[in-house]
Amino acid sequence: MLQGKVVKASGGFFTVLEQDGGEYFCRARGMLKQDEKGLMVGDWVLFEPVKNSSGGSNNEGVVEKLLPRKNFLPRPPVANVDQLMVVMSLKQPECDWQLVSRMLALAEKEGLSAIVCLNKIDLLLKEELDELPFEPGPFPYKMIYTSAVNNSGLDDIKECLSGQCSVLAGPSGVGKSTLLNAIQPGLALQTGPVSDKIKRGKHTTRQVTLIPLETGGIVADTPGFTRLNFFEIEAEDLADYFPEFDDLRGQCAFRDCLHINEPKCAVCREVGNSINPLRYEHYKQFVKELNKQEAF
Ligand SMILES: Nc1nc2c(ncn2[C@@H]2O[C@H](COP(=O)(O)OP(=O)(O)O)[C@@H](O)[C@H]2O)c(=O)[nH]1
Ligand SMILES: [Mg+2]
Ligand SMILES: [Zn+2]
Repeated sequence: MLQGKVVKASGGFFTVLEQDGGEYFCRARGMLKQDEKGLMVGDWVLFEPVKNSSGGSNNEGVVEKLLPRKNFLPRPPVANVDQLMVVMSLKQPECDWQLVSRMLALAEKEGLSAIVCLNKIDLLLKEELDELPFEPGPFPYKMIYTSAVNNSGLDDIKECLSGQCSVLAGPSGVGKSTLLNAIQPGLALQTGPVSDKIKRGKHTTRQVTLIPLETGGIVADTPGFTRLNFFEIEAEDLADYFPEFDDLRGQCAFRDCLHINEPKCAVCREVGNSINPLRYEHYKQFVKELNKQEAF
């Protein structure tokens, strides 16, 4: 049997990249079908190549075994991920900062490191760039500023992605596929114009596919999404997914402080100092949302 990584899953078939670089088109044995617990892109598997009638190989196979997963992201479904790159455009479509915080909290929950890539800086004036809400001030994630139009920041993206299994996530139309095409000419991923009417991209990237990078590393271009629900997160655990709260742990007057409006709350005190006000706003909005969910 050979070992490989599922790089594409579609209609019950799986493209498996073998360690020496060969691609096999595989079916999956019995219960390894694609659903929440079944095979997904990013999985390491053992597979048996199938011989054709003349005893040769057509690069077809059958996946026999799923190897243990380090982790997986439910949406988009990708297994064994090292980091999440949240991609947003600063204009066309406008940046959804709350969605940035939401994706970052989900990355924390899954134990992934995360980076924020702000694209289409060519559409902003210098003054506008200086006034972004997550800057200046403390924001505990690496941010990179890019433009696929004037090629700025592309080396930063390459550096961040090299040697890692990364997932690019963000609404459609922000330029994820365009950026990947720009850092690796020849990829020819399909990109789509942003519809003028709704100022939001069409869903041109339908399936999740893992793309091996020339610089080493592998990356998933994902379909766009604008809504993302928290699940399996309790309101009282949310603070753990905001790394800028870490240093303040244990400093609130109440041990079970939710950092909303309790007296002598260390987090509330730091808003505007070591905690970015908009990040704190998002934290409060998420707590509200989670409390509502728990009520059902
Ligand atoms: N002005 C500008 N447009 C961009 C940039 N990057 C991508 N676009 C455009 O944004 C649209 C959506 O890009 P696409 O890569 O399909 O977005 P995706 O849905 O996130 O993969 C396309 O028309 C791109 O040409 C950029 O840096 N600046
Ligand atoms: Mg795309
Ligand atoms: Zn507190």
